[in-house]
Amino acid sequence: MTVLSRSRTGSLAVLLAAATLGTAPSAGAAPEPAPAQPLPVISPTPQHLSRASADVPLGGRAEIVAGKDTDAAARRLLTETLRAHGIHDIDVTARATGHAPLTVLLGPAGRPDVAAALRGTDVPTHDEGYALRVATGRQQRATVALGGTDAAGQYYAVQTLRGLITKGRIAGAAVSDFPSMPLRGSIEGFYGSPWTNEERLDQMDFLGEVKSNTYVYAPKDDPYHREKWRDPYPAEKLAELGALVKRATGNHVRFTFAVSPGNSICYSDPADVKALTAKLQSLYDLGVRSFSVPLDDISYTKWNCAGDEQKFGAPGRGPAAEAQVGLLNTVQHDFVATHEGTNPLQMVPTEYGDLTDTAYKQKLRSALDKDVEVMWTGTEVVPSEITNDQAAKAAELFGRKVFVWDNYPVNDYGQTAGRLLLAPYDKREASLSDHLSGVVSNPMNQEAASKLAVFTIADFAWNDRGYDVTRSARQSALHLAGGDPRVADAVQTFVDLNHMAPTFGETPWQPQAPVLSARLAEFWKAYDTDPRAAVKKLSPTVEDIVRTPGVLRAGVPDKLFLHDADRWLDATELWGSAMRHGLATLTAVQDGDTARAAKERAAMDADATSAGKITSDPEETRPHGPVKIADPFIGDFLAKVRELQDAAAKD
Ligand code: 14T
Repeated sequence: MTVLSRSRTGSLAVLLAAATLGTAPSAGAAPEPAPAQPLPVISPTPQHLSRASADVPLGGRAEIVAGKDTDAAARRLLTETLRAHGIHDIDVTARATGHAPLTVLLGPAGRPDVAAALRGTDVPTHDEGYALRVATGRQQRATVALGGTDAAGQYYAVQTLRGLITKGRIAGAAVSDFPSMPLRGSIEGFYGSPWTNEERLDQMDFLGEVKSNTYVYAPKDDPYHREKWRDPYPAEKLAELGALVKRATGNHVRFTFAVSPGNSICYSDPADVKALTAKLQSLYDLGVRSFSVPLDDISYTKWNCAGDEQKFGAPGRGPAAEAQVGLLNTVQHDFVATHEGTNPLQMVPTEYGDLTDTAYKQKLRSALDKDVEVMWTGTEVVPSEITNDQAAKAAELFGRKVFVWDNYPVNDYGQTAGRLLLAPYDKREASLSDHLSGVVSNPMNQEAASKLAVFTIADFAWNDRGYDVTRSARQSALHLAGGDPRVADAVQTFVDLNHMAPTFGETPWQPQAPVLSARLAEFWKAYDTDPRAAVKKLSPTVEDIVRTPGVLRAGVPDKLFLHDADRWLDATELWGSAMRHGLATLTAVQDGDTARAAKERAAMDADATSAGKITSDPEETRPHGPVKIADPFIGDFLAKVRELQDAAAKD
């Protein structure tokens, strides 16, 4: 990494910084060097980010210097970004004229004018990498160089520029950045009601924003994906998929089409192999260039046809792997390799959630084409952690880096009934990128609510070594809040109340309500010695809960999120109100006012009863059940209030 010296920007930059801060130095006096303003927090966390110049105020005019090698999506996003910040007079030229107050050079990092404007900022060698440099020049003219190592890199440079703009200024940064993992994003791979097209379109835009390049289309309940895998999509479904592919491509997201034939395929029948490639072809024709053949959740201890028994012998792990490898290698060689621009095939092994060496894995690692990406969920399907040791072992077992299908925040299994899983990504070790080709999140049936977690997963996949869960959680909340810190605070309160992430076992891997539970524990401890002080101290927390649904409904611009969260927001309001009456009950007990205590207690119980009646939407989630908020902590708190009020009533 080049050392970025401040001195190269010269004293003009200092003057400019002082002027934009509204503290122009008085004549005669030596200008005070402006204290370096902290740079905005960029997510995903860049590999290298430093201050290179003073911030640049945005005016009404800019020049974009673009060539035939400039990525169209990057250029469109750049124009939209400048317009959104009030720059309506934008010239696009092939060569800089230097006439505009702001010149933005966008293209390959090696283009001579881009390279010169990068002024030695390190250009990474990685795919999807970019370098960005803000520089101030004479007569208050500024230059921003955005150079990509490829088209996606250019696009990501523009995404970073978006993050550098706050309050009408571009932060004077130098960035050298690239992803730690080649594959990042989400896999719509859950059981239950698939996402709507509107939700999917929203996800494509979102993934582009968080520098994720992969969306895998694998909804278990799309019949044409699984049970009716041989059947072509009806024209209208195909048209919908085509629109999605287009939106994905415009966001540098690879729409990855998955087809799961495992429940009925006859591996030895050439007609079935042909049906599979015909299905892939129909999506290729729509512009899809990434494909997956998941073979999860099928039985490999039985064949679907007599021909397979003849060809591969009695059913078992080894023969199952042999049959699968034959199919996948054929698809890789005869379809993927012969179709221009197609990315390596992806697959999900039938043994996707363990680290046991078996005849199945032996066959896969020895015979499956090395280009094929193999997915792995971590241990126990819903893993409580993923360590470097585990991932290294998985890579060894499958004979290649593995592609993690992380079953978080998916809510399609029993332990998640009634829950939104909103906690930030955690318990995945730094340096996993040494063993993984990527991470995709298997999200919830609720697309928009899933973005809170997926944001943090994208951050980890981009830069696992730089991942900081606290920072990522805040950035994710701010993203949902449209940048408003007060709304982001309410988002984080809501996240705390919906923080629990179960495993398939008894023990959750993310704790429920870490903030609220700690405050309640403190409260009861303090209550014994000074009940009035304890009530006073807990009250703001309760008021915050009561207020949260209203703040979110008024302040979160994402209508899909408000729809997804609707019932949980209703429940939050009621549980918050119950707690407020609970505190009032305790105060009345302290006052010796039994009548008021009884009245508050009744109001508390009424709210709790109403809250308990709210259920998840059976159309949306499977399984479904009573909506859970900060369980069991709020319920336990109310139960204790009841005990105290009962005891006082008896006295
Ligand atoms: F393919 C896999 F990587 C995978 O995770 N498959 C499914 C997935 O579609 C589902 O959303 C996820 C969470 O429920 O777990 C897998 O499905 C299972 C796995 C089990 F071990 C469903 C029930 C199980 F008992």
